Amino acid sequence: MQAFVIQVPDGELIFAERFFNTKISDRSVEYFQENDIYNWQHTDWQQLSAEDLAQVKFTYINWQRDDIKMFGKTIALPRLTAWYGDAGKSYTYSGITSQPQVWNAGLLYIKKQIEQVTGCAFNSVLLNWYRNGEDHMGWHADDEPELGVNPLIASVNFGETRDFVLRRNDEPRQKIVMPLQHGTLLVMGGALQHYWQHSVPKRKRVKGSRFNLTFRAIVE
Ligand SMILES: O=C(O)CCC(=O)C(=O)O
Repeated sequence: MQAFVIQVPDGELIFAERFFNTKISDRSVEYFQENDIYNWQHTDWQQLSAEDLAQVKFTYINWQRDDIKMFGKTIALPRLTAWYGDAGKSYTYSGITSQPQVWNAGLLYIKKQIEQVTGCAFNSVLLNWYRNGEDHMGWHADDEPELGVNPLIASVNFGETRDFVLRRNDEPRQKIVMPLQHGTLLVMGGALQHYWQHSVPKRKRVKGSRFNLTFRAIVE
């Protein structure tokens, strides 16, 4: 496995493109979608209504379709999410407070692999399921107080390649675009979250699912 340290002003990124091999990465994509109703390979998840989705019992991951309030309107978050972690490690993002669900074997396996290389003990993970290129994540920093001052965040990626875009708060037109592919690990550290924002923009040509897991250490 090759990893590159990318020094950016006021932050650090570590990028390991094929951190997880194809077998593990393919199995993860399947694991995240296994359920009691739909064939994961032939389902257009974006087309399922909120009601239909609520009927699906996923075998391993309890995916949520959360609503957020924006400009007084309630809108569905443009992706599915799930929050897993140690008991009591609740987390608030986009105005949503989530209580962690109990770890399962697949998530613990992934966690162990990234803990071995980062030397960091993670106690929670946010999972994002981008059902196709319409699903996205807007500009933000992972700077919630519960993550501590300079959090180390390990981002694991499976499925379709999507662009992960960084911009500096004081120079927003200059961007760094990093395509994150099947099996890639990206670690964000240092003061990055204070000086940079990140996003996952829409990519209409992307037809399939991408799963992103950001492992975090919630401090007391
Ligand atoms: O999907 C990604 O690569 C980014 C996820 C992210 O920004 C987050 O979970 O805060």
